[in-house]
Amino acid sequence: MANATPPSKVPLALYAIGLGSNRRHARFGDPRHVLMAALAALEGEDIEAVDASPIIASDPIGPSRRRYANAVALVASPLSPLEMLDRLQAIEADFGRRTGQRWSARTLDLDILLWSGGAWSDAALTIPHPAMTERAFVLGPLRAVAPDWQHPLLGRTVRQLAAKLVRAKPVDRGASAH
Ligand code: A4P
Ligand code: MG
Repeated sequence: MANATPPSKVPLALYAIGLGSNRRHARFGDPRHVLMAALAALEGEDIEAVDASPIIASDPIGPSRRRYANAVALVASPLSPLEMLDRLQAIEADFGRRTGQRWSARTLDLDILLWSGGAWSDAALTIPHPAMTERAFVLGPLRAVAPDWQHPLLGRTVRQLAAKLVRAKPVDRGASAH
């Protein structure tokens, strides 16, 4: 066809995804191996892996007493934020996440931390993740993959937010690199 226009491409968005686990998985093993399997599971037809942080071990925040493995993945995708949330929840379910127990020990927790579209807020989803600026186990791995990403509401880079958190808590027992 002479005048046919090529199908318009959906622009890719960049997402920073926080990964956490503090329970063994029957097949994958300890939380560190759960996260390695989850990083692989994140990649798919419409999610492209861009980068992944080292996996750290961190002391639990909240009632659970088991230590966590945490990491951050950068992915590129044409999915909208709500579609991405759906996808992450499907992956959590595949890993045997039990729902209904907030902050309980979990096999896999996947949070959307940042989105290249900026801020999002509705009943199901808040981006940036509201707790990310207070959590060394998020900001440490996030700084490893996206130090210059600016928080759309605070106007500070991840590097600046991480430095501020360390200054605020000189004795930071929340995260230690492994
Ligand atoms: N939701 C809203 N915004 C988001 C977002 N940006 N990303 C909604 C993902 N989900 C988002 O989440 C509950 C609902 O939040 C979802 O249905 C979604 O619609 P959930 O994952 O089912 O529940 P949760 O994780 O138990 O609660 P929450 O508030 O997400 O807990 P957090 O903040 O994820 O904290 N300590 C260490 N060291 N490392 C950890 O990884 N994680 C937690 C859980 C506690 N302590 C930890 C760690
Ligand atoms: Mg969560």
